[in-house]
Amino acid sequence: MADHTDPKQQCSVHPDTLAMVQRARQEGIETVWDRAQAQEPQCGFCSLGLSCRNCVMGPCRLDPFGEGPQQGICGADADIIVARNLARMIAAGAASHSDHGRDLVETLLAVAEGLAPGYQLTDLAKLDRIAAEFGIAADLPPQAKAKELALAMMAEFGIHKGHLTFAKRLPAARLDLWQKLNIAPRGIDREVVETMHRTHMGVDNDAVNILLHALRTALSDGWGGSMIATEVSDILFGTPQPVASQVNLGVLKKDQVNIVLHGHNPLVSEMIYRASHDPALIDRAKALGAGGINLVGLCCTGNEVLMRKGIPMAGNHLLQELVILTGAAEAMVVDYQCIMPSVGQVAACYHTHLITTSPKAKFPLAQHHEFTPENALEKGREVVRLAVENFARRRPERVFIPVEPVQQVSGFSVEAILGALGGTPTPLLDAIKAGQIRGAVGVVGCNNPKICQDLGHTTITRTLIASDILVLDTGCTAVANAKAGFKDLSGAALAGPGLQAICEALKIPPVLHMGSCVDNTRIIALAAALANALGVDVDKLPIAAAAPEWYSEKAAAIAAYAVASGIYTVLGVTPPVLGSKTVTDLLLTGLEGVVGAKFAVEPDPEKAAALLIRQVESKRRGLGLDSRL
Ligand code: BF8
Ligand code: SF4
Repeated sequence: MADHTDPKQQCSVHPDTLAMVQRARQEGIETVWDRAQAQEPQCGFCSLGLSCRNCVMGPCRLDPFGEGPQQGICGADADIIVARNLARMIAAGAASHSDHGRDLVETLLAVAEGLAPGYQLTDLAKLDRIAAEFGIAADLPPQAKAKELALAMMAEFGIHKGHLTFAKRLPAARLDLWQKLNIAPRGIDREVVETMHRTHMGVDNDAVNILLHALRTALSDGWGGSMIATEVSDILFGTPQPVASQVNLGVLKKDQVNIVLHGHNPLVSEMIYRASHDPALIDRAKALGAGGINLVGLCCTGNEVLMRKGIPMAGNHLLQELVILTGAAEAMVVDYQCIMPSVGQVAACYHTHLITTSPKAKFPLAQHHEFTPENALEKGREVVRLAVENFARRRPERVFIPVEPVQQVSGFSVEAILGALGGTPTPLLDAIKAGQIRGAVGVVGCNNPKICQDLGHTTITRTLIASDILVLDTGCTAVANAKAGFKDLSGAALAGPGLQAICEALKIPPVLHMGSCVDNTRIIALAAALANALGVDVDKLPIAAAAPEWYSEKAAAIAAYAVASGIYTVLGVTPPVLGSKTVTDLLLTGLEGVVGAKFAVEPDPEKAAALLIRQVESKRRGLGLDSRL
């Protein structure tokens, strides 16, 4: 277990987490760290990717020391087993993002058909732009245009002919490369299904061939399912613009009804947001002695409502159990993804209602209130009413909110960034060419109890901005960086002199929050726009990515589409591939010659930052710009 006197061995860099973990121990409530400890030692075969249970002749496991079995019962060797396992991991991540995107497209269609009374077309200019990309007639009225767009997007999930529309945002050189490699993404569902097919016993038994298809599957997420999720969310709920807000457990309010919005899809959280403004419900909260209704976010659904509505952010992945331990949460409302099945147990120790909303995601000890496009407005009211009534059951003596909130600025969509620059990427490119900004790095991804919470995110980000590298963050990284104060305007003081001057001139922080994990597509779309403006392929840009604390299959898909799009990506947690030298070598070196980018694995965040800086500087040199190498 962690040595709590050594800061690097503590379970978090942030005081709110540390205080609540201590409280959990005092109260005898089990958390993710206790369960992680109970799993030690973790299985060595699985950690190396050398176990397979793809069929019931198995399960099989191969001996990494060369003494025991080197093949599974079917004859699969280490390369085949490791490649298949990685491909399935990526496919699961791509499927998760894309199924989230599909829910949004179905809602867009319901809105267009007048069947979703709670939702509306909010950003009509964006609807026009996206519809134009799909070749839909410009002169259609909004409802008809939205219907055509929803149907065209639905077609991209299935047996779609040709390649995904959004891939056309990339420079032609990248698309040509994908065609040559046979990895240009086709239908989204098709690529995921094909991965499952290829990795069935007795289908694709060439590790390189399996991995190339895994990249295509990831691309169908990045330039398909996730990008659709982002763009349709903007059409339905508005394209984010810079907005001031707050972060950490201090955003819960002692004297208010607190509702925690957890999960990923804005379809539910936006309806809760609307209902929380219902005067009758606010009056009822006041009648019960509360000052009002306070929404707070968690994880990516938190990022969605933070980006668009400025809803304060309570925490990231490893805070989801601890937020309930404040004793101040009347309800935790979840949709899907990254919600620990343990939250119901923790909620049962307090008065907190755990409320599930999706037919796809039911949880132990939860109340289920199923949201559909048709009923969402009424369900939103029903759930907020439950939370308000629950205020009466709160036990004030158990309320413990350990910190004061930190200020942050969020809401940096591509449109907002380009807007701040006068409508084109040229000023950003000019600053990069002049060396004032050396380049940009996307720092993204999760928390993982294998790593001191947020140490990876904040160490890498702090080092990069001090080196005049603009950081773009999403997902759980965004919460970590905001809590560290990097996303207040005063964070500019932590940047190197060049980046600091730009931040002060534009009144932006040195770390730009671009949204949830599906919104990593905003980062790759910005990269594509910069590449097009510069007349080069993406792999020539002084950019990179890092996922310092990743845990999820979705993060594996994101990292894979970043690399396949030409973006060097540093992982802080080793993926389960070391059992195959072929697969490891391909990921860490070979891919560079194939897609112009590769992975690195570096658990030490200071060393990871050094790798990222070197990458940015070496790409600068490649472009003929001054380089600090
Ligand atoms: O999609 S960063 S822990 S919350 S997987 Fe999950 Fe990872 Fe957080 Fe959002 Ni993304
Ligand atoms: Fe074993 Fe092969 Fe079946 Fe995997 S597919 S469980 S290696 S027999």
